[in-house]
Formats: sequence, C-alpha cells, structure tokens
Amino acid sequence: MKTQVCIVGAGPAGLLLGHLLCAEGIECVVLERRPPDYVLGRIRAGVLEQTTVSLMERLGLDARLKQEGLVHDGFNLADGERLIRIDIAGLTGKHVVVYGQTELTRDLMEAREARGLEVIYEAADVTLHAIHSDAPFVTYSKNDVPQRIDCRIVAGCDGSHGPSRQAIPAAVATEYEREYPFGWLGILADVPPCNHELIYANHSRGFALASMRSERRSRYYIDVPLTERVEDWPDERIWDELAIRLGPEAAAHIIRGPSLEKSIAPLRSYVFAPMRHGSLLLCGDAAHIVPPTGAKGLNLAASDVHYAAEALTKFFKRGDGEAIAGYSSRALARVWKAERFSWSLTRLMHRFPEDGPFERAMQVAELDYISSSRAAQTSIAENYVGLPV
Ligand code: RFL
Ligand code: PHB
Repeated sequence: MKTQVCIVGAGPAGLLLGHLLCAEGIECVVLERRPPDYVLGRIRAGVLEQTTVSLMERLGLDARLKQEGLVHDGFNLADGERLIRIDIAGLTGKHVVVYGQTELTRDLMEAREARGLEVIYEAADVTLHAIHSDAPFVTYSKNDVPQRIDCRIVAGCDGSHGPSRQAIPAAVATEYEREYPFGWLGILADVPPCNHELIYANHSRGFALASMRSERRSRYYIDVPLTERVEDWPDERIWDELAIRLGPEAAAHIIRGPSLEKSIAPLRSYVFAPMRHGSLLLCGDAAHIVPPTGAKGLNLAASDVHYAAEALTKFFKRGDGEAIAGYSSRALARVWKAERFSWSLTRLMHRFPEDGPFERAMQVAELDYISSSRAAQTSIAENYVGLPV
C-alpha cells in the first residue's frame, strides 16, 4: 500500500491528525495495535482546553461535545483549611470544558467512515523503516499476514510505549525525565459530583482530586505510594480517604457508589527532543508525558497535532520543507511551558516523602500568596486554560 502519511497509533493524537489531514485532502492511513473497544475502555483525561475544543469545532465533530461537555469557569485549590477559587473566566475571559477523553475518542472514531479516514485496528508488530530518508515505510501484520505501507512522512502518535520514538537513534536525541514517588489511584462512579467545579486538595494525608465526567458521573483521585496495589483499595476505603482529604465541606456532599473503574497511574514528567527526525514526526505522549495535575496531557497531544497538521499541509500543498523542519521547535516551546506548569502544580499540591518542614512551609507560603494575589491567580488560570498555540 502507498499513502502520503502513515500515522502510528489511533489514540486522540492519531485520530485527530488523521481527520485534519483528510480534511485537507492529504492521504493517510492510521495503524493501531489494539481493537476499537480496548481503545475506548481506557479511562483517562477529563478536561479540555479551548485549543482542543477548537480543533473538534474545525472538523465539525463537536456536536456532542457542545451538547454534553460541561463548561467550567473556575476550579479550586484546597489546603486543609481554605478553598482558593481560581476564577478562570474572570481572569482570562476563557473557560475549560469537562468532556472525557473516551467520549472525544468515540466522536473521532465514529466519524472515520463518513470522512474516509482509514484506521487499521489490531495491526501487530508495527515497525518503522528508513525514517532518515525521503522514502520511509512501515511494516506490520494483520491476521498474521505481513503488510507494508510506503509513505512520505510517518507520524508517531503511539503513546509512551510505542515503537516510533524508539526508531530515533539515541545519539541524536535528549531525554529529560522526572519521576515522582507516588501514583494517582482513580475511581469512576455513577454518582453526582460533590462540587460543581474541580477541587485539587493538599491534605496532610496526601493529595485528592474531585473531578467529574458529567452531572451524573464522578471521577476522583487520591495519591498513593507506588508500592500500593488496586486490590488493597476496596471502594469504601477510597471513599473514606477522599472524605478526609477533600475536607468537611466537600465530604458533606460526596455521594458514594460502586466503582465502574479503578486504577493506579504513576506520575512522570518526560520530554524527548527533538520531536522530529528525518521523515518522522512525534506527537502527543509519544514525545512527552506530564503528571496529570495540570490536566495537560491530552491537550498537549492536540496542540502538537495542530502544529503537525499545519506543517504537513504546507509541505504537501506547497512543497515547503521548512515547515516540517520547524515542527519540533514550535511544538516543544509549548510542551516545555506545560511541563513547567504540571510539575509546579504537582510540587505545590502533593506531600513528597522526602519533604521536611522547610518544603512544607514553602507550600503554605505559596498557597497563601496565591490566595491573596490576583497576579498569582491569573498566572495559574492562564496556564490551566491553555497557553496560545
Ligand atoms: P495514547 O492515548 O496513549 O494513544 C496512543 C495509541 O497508540 C497505540 N499504540 C500502538 N499502535 C500501533 N502499534 C504499536 N506498537 C502501538 N503502541 C501503542 C495505543 O494502543 C494507543 O491507542 O496517546 P496520545 O494519542 O498521544 O494521547 C495522549 C493522552 O492519552 C494522554 O496524554 C492523557 O490521557 C493524559 N491525561 C490527561 N490529559 C489531559 O489533557 N487532561 C486530563 O485531565 C488528563 N488526565 C491523563 C489524565 C492520563 C492519565 N493516565 C492514565 C496516564 C488522567 C490519567 C489518570
Ligand atoms: C479527570 O477528570 O480525569 C482529571 C481532571 C483534572 C486533572 C486530571 C484528571 O488534572
């Protein structure tokens, strides 16, 4: 088979890129290792920046997002004693939209036939070849039959463990990494949220987040040491812990229910640079990971794809090779700012095991400063709502 762009991975990055290229009349094929139901079963992000919403709008795939997405004008930081509201709308004139990654992925998946986007699911042993050249190709097997796709560009949208990043020689890249000594234990339940806006809490027993997917479906997280296992956390133990960490005001409104999903995700900051090598562009988690504290992962995948689609359109329509060459530095400029924000919010809102009284005093002072400074709140709000692309 021959195409212009071979996209590896049909998560949000791969599907968004596929749709944007189709809309520009650029040929592409998406290869995904998993079956569609598996992709939709992953419970992940919940908060969309305006940039991500705008991409769905541009594609004309935002009907359900508009109808079911919850517009949030603010969120809250709790520190045991007080609740600091960050008035995103008042401070930036913008808002975020609560709409699950699962739903966004479903919208992109359901539109593929109508838009002529070819996605090959259950593609095994995907391998990239000759990415340093102008004639790369990708091999895989489907139902045990070996296949080959010749293309001009490969887009690596295959998440943090995919083969794309690994195809780039270590000698030409730099990896930046920070691991955190805890993970987030998440619970999804069909109960109304305890608050109409998100609450991020820093409690002496640890971090907690009250989030949601809809007015009837809640998503909560607590941080746990990496040694913990989901089996150690029956639902009631999680609800008890949430009630303590989120504080009495929120606890009074927590409605408990059986978990639909429960999992532990380790926290990590990671950047792989550059995000392009020869004819391979990396987008989304394939190139970077942020801890979920800033709700930036999916949104960064969307902004990468925005830059990639723009570069590929210039390249295929006008033969502009510079656009491809400039992709990595454009994308990384935004990535690093999101890395900084996610790292600093993680630092502020979690109790690190190695912290002593000084580090805790710094957290208290910073929360105190944020609660009393419009400038500090504006800085948080403009990062949370998403920096311009
Ligand atoms: P994905 O979603 O991992 O998709 C990659 C796809 O590539 C496929 N793949 C392969 N395909 C072919 N061959 C191979 N060998 C392959 N290997 C892998 C995979 O099956 C998959 O379908 O990456 P993408 O598209 O870059 O999207 C990134 C986002 O998924 C991720 O950043 C976010 O979910 C992160 N994240 C959040 N982001 C936000 O913007 N806001 C949030 O509120 C938010 N909350 C979260 C999160 C991530 C979490 N976890 C579980 C890490 C909350 C959590 C708990
Ligand atoms: C979520 O609802 O899953 C969620 C919300 C905000 C975050 C991370 C995750 O910062």
